[in-house]
Amino acid sequence: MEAIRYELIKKDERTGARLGKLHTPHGTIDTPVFMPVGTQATVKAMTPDELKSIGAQIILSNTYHLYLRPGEKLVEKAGGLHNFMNWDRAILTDSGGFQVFSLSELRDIKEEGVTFKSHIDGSKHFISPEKAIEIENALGADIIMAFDECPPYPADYDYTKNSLYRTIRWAERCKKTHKNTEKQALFGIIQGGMFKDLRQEAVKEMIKLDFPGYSVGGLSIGEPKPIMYDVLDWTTPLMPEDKPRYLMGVGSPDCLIEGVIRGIDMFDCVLQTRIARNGTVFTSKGKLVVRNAEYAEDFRPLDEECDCYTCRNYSRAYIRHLLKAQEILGARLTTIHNLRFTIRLMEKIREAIMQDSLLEFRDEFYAKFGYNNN
Ligand code: PRF
Ligand code: ZN
Repeated sequence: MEAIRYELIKKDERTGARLGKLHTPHGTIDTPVFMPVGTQATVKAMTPDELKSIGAQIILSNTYHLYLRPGEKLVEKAGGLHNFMNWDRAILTDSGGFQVFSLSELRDIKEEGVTFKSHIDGSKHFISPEKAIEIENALGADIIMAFDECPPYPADYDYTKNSLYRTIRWAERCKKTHKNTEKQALFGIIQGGMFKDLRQEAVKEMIKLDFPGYSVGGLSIGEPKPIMYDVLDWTTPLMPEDKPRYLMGVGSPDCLIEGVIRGIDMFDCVLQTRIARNGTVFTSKGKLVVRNAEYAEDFRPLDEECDCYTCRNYSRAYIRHLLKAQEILGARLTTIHNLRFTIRLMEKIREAIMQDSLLEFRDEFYAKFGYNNN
């Protein structure tokens, strides 16, 4: 038995959107879903109880960071990542493929694997597809990702093609290494840059390897949004209908809506938590920089339509004061709000799919929030 099972509940008749349930060893997830990012075994500024209270169903964590610190062996000794961080709902770990390329210095990519220097202390390390799976097995997340290469943007056709075929060979090696398939589901990652034929080739080859789920990688890396939407239009229609589809590292409000319309079921993004700590929040009327002077005497909540703990109890003026005074509570309150805003957006999207009104929901959302406003 595979660790996870995707249950397709409903297909939208006018778009590619799907309503589903993803059954995991740590509970059932309603999809489409947004996964808050807990890079270092913590969603920054949030306790697990708080995450549950805002409706988080699954979180993402990072192999690259946990391997470097505190080390996967220590997490394993603690009884795995769920135990270590006291989170009993589902977890997905990224493989480190992307983080090695975006964070570490001096990386050297070979067929065997990647040598790189730690962004923490400069120490030298080597991660191969086999090593990445060993680490992910030790961490024990419900869903683990294959080790891939995400080529930079822009990258030329030949580089992207060679990289893609290596990523496919790496996926095969990941699959061979991964043994406890009934506890952890290994997802394949579709690369291929911004080239239609390479994306199509990537899907075809990944499907042959028969993973329990697939992700679309290599997007939201600096390309214009219309290009990302084109790549999704070429890719998702070829993906199996009975498996979950995950768009990696994408999660601004407009991309969530556009991704769902193109048939994506799972998203993750650091944007919500990162901008929250800098004093920027999402509201139903668009982004708001609560640090700004104009909110010094504004005693309204961050978003009048929001049901979160922050909006039910605190004013823009108070939160601005906390942020200016560098009080920890400021970042906690904005993070709670931004995550709840996003999770509630997904709840509304699921509701709209159920009611056959997703396109109307999209138009209404953009009319208030603004399009491309993030
Ligand atoms: N590969 C992996 N993780 C990722 C990405 C990818 O391409 C991206 C790209 N948006 C984010 N996270 N393994
Ligand atoms: Zn709120």
